[in-house]
Amino acid sequence: MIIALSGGIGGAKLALGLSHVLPPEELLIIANTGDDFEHYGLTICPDIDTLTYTLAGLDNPHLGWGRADESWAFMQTLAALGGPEWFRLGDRDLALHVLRSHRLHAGETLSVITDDVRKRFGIGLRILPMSDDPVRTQINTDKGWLDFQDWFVRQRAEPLAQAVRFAGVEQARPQPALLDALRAKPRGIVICPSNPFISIEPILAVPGLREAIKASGAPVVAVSPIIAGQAVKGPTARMFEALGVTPSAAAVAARYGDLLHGFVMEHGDDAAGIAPRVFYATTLMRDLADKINLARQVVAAVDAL
Ligand code: FO1
Repeated sequence: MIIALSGGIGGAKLALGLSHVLPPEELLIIANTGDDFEHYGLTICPDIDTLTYTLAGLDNPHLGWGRADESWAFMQTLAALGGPEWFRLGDRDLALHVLRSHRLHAGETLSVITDDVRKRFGIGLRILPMSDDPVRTQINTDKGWLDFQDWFVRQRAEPLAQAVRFAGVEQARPQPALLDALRAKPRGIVICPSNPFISIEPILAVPGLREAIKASGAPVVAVSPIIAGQAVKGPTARMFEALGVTPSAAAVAARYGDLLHGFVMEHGDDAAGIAPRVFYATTLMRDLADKINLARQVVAAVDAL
């Protein structure tokens, strides 16, 4: 079993590549839930949904979130009624949020709902949240602590991120099937090319998870989301700078510390100071072939450790 930790668009792209390289029963994707939030009275889970839509081939490649086959009557009507428009929900996407919120209110766990939805989308492999308990990423700025989506979407990640915290993580329990998979001597653990601060570290912050990863004895391989000092997408590079760290592949490897056995980074990028064993690959995923090739390289790195 390969267990992949994923958040954001980069994570979903590699997850898609891995789904073409491994049989479904040998791949478990763990989604960050720190981006989740309540909006219009709905519980919205962006990283779970980006993974689900991407693995179902329904994702909107231009936006990097939501669905390709979308209509916007809800948002148009909401706007006409004076509702907040900054977080856009397509009509089809909205059905998922309404159903998930309804089932959560009825007492079902996020895992049960997520697993049912991925099956209904015809996805063979398991997608699971890092925890069924609520964890909410917050960003500290000169305007004070902001909820993640307010900072990332409504304020377009413009306020400088001086610190990140994960509200509720102290009380969160790791997803049970994830713990079982970690105890069953997995083939390897992959940290996808996601933003370390807001997509991966919320997962690693769930009490007991980092220890369970280490205790699994499995090789841990991370893929750099930074190429030549630049993030492929999103605020990763700027978040390093805001923390006084020069953005680089080495800075990402250092963020994960002693957890890593291997680190996959872009050909020609500077590997100086990177402790884990370095593997070079084409980490920019422009199309499905790139995603599959990178996934193959990542699995080869896992097996080489
Ligand atoms: N991101 C935006 O920049 N603007 C949006 O209006 C927006 C809507 C949205 C709706 C559903 C969903 O699952 C994700 C959505 N996102 C939007 C992306 C989301 O903020 C990010 O994907 C993650 O939280 C960061 O990885």
